[in-house]
Amino acid sequence: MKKTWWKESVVYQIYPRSFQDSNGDGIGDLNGITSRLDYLKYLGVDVLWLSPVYQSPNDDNGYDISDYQDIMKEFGTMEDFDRLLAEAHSRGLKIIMDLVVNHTSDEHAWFMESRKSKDNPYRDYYIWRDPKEDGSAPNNWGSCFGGSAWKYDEETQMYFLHLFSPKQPDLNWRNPAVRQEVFTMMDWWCQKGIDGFRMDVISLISKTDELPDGVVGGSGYGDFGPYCTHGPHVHEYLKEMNEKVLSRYDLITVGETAGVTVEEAKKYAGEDAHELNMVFQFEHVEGDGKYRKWTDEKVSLKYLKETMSRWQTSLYGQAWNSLFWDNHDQPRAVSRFGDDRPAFREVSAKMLATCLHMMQGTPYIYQGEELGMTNYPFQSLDEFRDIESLNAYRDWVEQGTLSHEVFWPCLLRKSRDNARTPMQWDSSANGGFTEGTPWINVNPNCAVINAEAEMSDPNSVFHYYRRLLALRKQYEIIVYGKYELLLPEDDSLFVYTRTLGDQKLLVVCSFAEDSLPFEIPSEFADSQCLISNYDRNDRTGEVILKPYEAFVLKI
Ligand code: TEU
Ligand code: CA
Repeated sequence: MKKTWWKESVVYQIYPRSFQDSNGDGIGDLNGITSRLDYLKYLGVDVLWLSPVYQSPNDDNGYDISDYQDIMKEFGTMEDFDRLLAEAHSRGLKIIMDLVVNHTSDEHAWFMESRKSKDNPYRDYYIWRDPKEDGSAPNNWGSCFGGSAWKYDEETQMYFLHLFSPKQPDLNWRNPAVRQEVFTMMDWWCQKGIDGFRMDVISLISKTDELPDGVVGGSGYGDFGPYCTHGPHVHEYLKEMNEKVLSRYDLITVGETAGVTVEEAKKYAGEDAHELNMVFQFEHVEGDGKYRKWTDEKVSLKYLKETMSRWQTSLYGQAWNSLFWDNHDQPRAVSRFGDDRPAFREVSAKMLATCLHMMQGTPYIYQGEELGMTNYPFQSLDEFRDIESLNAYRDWVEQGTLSHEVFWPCLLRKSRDNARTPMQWDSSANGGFTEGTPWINVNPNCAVINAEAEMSDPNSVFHYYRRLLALRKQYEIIVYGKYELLLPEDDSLFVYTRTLGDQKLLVVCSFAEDSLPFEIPSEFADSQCLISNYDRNDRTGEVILKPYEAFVLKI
């Protein structure tokens, strides 16, 4: 397997709206990020991924872009961006941009032109279709945020396609002019000196020729998946992008590819595929849904082990994995996969970090994860901000099939807003995030869980992450070693080895809140303990693992 810097890097995801406010308007901004670069450097990450910072009307918090070459007013100016980039680079930190090009905002100049008339030069930048004879939408597809995936436009009496909100019309990638505009825009950012791209729903950019009805699911709408996901030309478009832009720079690229299988991932991110460096797969964070993505239940450890191990072994030597527990679309890792009750929060957060960071792939840390930040204790619907959460409540409860009592716990568990409450910097009001009124509430547990407190406590989750990141830099085996799962049938223990030459790691993670016996394989009798979330001294024979214990032994 080829050695490259991006395989040896750790990425930290920043959701700018919620990271650090610098001017008291309650909204995080670029100058806020710049002011926290020393913190990120001290943590030991290599690359920062910024969720979208472009001009946007914020229907979907910046994932609806109205100008790709301008900065969102609330976040600052292009000069602020240039300063952030320069300050990051001067500390040896790289920056990757979120590239959202499956769709634009309906307020983007291209769409405003496109909707004007059927013969406007920009008409074919988007996907327009005539109504059916009865005036209804061209097909039965539902959008990801509820309702139909088509919106009728009075002006020209046709429908346009939007797989997400009606304010996020899908671009028509079939049109070579669209592709060229996107590539030119990407090149402009590369010329500025950015270090790569995270590509939003890049697996959806190519639609089939025909757009037939999809199979109707729980939502009452048809599934667009088979006609849009990994569509007929997606690899051709990405190879073109690679040739025209990516291959000309030394970048880190990661595609967000919902619904990707290992076989498909090898096409996107194969060692010699000339497309992307890696993809985000979602199998391990999607196994829990009861009502589509919504559920109030924890996924079984066996499911996690099976999916994560399959990705580890199937991509080995052929394509590169990305590793993550959470992001801005997922609930907080410790609340979801660990145990956020005060007695177990820190040990289980450290255990989860061990489990993920000892695997093969590029790890992604979502802001606040390194502090063991938790889901937010929402009390009422008006505390939510996310379009997906608000629409889902409307569709499932107000107009739908589930009672409030059934849906509410699911919303609490899975809402994207859990990840979007502000970063907890200190124990002051608003957690040091803002001096104004935050756009979304700060978790009241910032009194206890915050960066300042954790930085001064050597046993904190924060310092544990620092140690994990330092180990990855120190031991090549963590990056390049071969993975093997042990005890596949065990319901509580996630145990695996990594092997490189004559070196071997044993990674032991207990997902149980009870103590459990475990037999340390005899070959590790003379091992060195690289990290442990308790004080693991015995390395031979049967030991009793403490609740959520994790440790790594090396020979
Ligand atoms: O998310 C893509 C995506 O598939 C989402 O529908 C995801 O499954 C959902 O958020 C999970 O609840 C990307 C971005 O990460 C997300 O923030 C955007 O809303 C979406 O694209 C549209 O740009
Ligand atoms: Ca601000």
